[in-house]
Amino acid sequence: MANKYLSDIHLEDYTGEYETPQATYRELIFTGGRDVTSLNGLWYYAVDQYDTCLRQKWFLERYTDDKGFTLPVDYSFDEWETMELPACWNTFAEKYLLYEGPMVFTRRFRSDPANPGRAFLRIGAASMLCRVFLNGQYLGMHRGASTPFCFDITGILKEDNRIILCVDNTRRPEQVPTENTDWFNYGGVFRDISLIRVPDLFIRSFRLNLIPDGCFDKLSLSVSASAPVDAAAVLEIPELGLRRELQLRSGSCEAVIPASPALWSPDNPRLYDVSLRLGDDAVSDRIGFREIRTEGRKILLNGKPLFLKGISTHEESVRNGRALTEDERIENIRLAKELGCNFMRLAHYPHHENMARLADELGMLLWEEIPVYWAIRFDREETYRDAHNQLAELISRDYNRASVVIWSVGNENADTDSRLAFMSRLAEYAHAADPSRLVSAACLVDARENRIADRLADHLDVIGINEYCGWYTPDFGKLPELMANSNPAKPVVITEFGADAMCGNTGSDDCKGTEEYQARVYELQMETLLKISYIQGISPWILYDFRCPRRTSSIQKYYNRKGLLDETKACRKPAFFVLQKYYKDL
Ligand code: GCB
Repeated sequence: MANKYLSDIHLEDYTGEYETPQATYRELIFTGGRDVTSLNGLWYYAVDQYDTCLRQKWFLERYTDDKGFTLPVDYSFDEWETMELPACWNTFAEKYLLYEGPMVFTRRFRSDPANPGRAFLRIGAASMLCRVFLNGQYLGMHRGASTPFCFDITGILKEDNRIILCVDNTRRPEQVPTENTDWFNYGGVFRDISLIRVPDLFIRSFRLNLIPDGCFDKLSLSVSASAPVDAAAVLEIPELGLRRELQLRSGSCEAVIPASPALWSPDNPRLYDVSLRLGDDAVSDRIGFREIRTEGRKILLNGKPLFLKGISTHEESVRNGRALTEDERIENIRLAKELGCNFMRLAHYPHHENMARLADELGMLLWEEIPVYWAIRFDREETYRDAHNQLAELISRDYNRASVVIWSVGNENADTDSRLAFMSRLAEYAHAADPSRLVSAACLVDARENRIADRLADHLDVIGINEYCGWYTPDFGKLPELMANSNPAKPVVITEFGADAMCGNTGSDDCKGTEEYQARVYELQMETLLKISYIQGISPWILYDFRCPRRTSSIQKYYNRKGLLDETKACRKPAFFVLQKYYKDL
């Protein structure tokens, strides 16, 4: 034993054996209508700053040696303190507000071993690395803070189970996102944890959308099964009187189905109950059908020109960090509606999947993004694989959501060769994986020439532009000049503009940081932008103030203050009403 203990403390390459397998989008299973047992609730936890769980293999739960002698152990799982998951540890207790590093979560749960079929563990999101152990076995790890992942636990699941999650939110240069961002690095398991039961043969993925050919009379269906079987499946959409038998060959089926559903839009968010059956397995979803495409410099929704009246938002609340409640999500959509928006930019990482479900129900178009933010290590293949996997997981998760109209492959990355190669690859992948949506990125302005010129634009359907005339670019006159200097061949969406203002900080509209200054920036920006014919949308930065460790000035106090509301959402700044006026008049 002494030897074992020495190796625990001297072995520095202890993570080597926990690098693979990595959970990827390929293991994700379609969850709609499934038999799901929630594993949310009280979990035991310990801060594990030195990764001792991994080094000493706590998951083996060895309390005696081969001769039956009691061993000293450095943990007592079921006597640790408890945390109600999902949660961000930073907001769970003041003492963890700034904690970055590993934390171990564990609980026991019972399951019925007589249950036939297969079992999957699904974790909605854990930031950023998560290593999973079940009943003493290492299942694998997942990278990326904001997308779901699954492990097949058939055969490992017992009647009495012990699950352990080693979650680590350490910022690392090669990760996506990298070490430096303009938001708070929350840690924790902040989305649902669930156990999913399926029959032996089950529907792995199920994608249905309106074919974007301008005819509105055909659906595209794509199904894949868990095994390469030749079998029949049945699709039903009762409200359309549609029942269709489909033939899977070698486990998959692509079909074009004639149907003319009422079209989904923010004004008419019509959804249909859809079900698919394959043998003993059945899935269901509520799906809206709409067409989004571009034509020249226009964006067309269901064939009609669309102007995106938007607002950007982070996923955060003072109280719950990124683990928003359903009420907080609804409140955010309601606030956007109060502003007069038909569009929200969910920056800068995938938000909770229910956000897109709510947007489907309530009628809000969405931009969804992966955290390819600022100076990612564009030269590293490992970093590309991480970004690609997060994008693929996001697309798999939200493919059936009518509200999601744009996939964004990143934000504000300098136009270098390695970045172009990296991000154009992501854009090509998004186009291939999902031909029913638009692909974009929030790009920088070419500051030297003061014009819209980013080589990535050739690979995008819509050019997102972040510009801060009146703020980081102090001379407001640069904005009309930027617009006049540019002649993009595609629709442009202004994905950010804004100015910091602390709620209640009133003064002159010349004075940065005041509510008046922010309101004036909104007036000047909107006045200018709305006259530009190639601009097809605007999503200013940002709905409400958000935590940010980089923001230390006396008006910021560790918050980015560009919100139209303060962080509590109780105070609407004057700029809120300026934007509301412009959107109402449009
Ligand atoms: C940006 C970034 C955003 C920042 C914002 C700011 O351009 O895309 O993440 O928070 O500017 O406030 O500086």
